[in-house]
Amino acid sequence: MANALIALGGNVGDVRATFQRAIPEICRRAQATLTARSSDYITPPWGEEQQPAFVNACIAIETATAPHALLAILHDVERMSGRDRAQETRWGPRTLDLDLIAYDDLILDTPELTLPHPRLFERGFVLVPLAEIVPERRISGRRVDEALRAVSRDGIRPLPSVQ
Ligand code: A4P
Ligand code: MG
Repeated sequence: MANALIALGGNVGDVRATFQRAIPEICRRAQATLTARSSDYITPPWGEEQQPAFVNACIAIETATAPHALLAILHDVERMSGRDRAQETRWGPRTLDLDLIAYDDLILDTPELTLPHPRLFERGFVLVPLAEIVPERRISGRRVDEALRAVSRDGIRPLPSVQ
């Protein structure tokens, strides 16, 4: 079994409801066990700033599904949530974005999949929810909670639990 960390994000539609449907669907398709789920956070848009605020979260799963197969499942779940990559711009608005942040300690650099996720350490919207669930986890030799100290958390706020 591998431990995979997945970041969720979106800023179109009822994003929190999208997350609540997407998480069990990822687990069902990947035959995975959900081991941790962060709070949902409201986050200022990064990259392209002229767009609505995002909601972001992170999950940890245990799965035997291989990394490329897991990425294909994440893309299927994005599509199921109404995402149409043909209609969007880089870093622009989207219903659901699922990024594979890490898969055990695997290092991979293929056209479809880079592990760990290459922009992970630049992004408060990934590191804040990740530090909530796996603060001591090392990715590329860096502890998640220490990596978080190096980025801005301005405007990133946890949302009240939906349960
Ligand atoms: N890909 C390669 N490695 C990975 C990986 N580890 N996980 C490839 C997921 N995908 C990976 O993905 C483009 C391609 O990257 C995929 O086809 C996959 O094969 P994408 O999701 O369309 O990426 P993108 O949007 O063009 O770029 P990037 O850098 O992944 O950005 P994001 O994070 O997806 O950008 N602001 C806030 N506050 N919160 C957000 O969630 N998200 C974005 C979207 C912009 N600003 C944001 C947020
Ligand atoms: Mg992405």
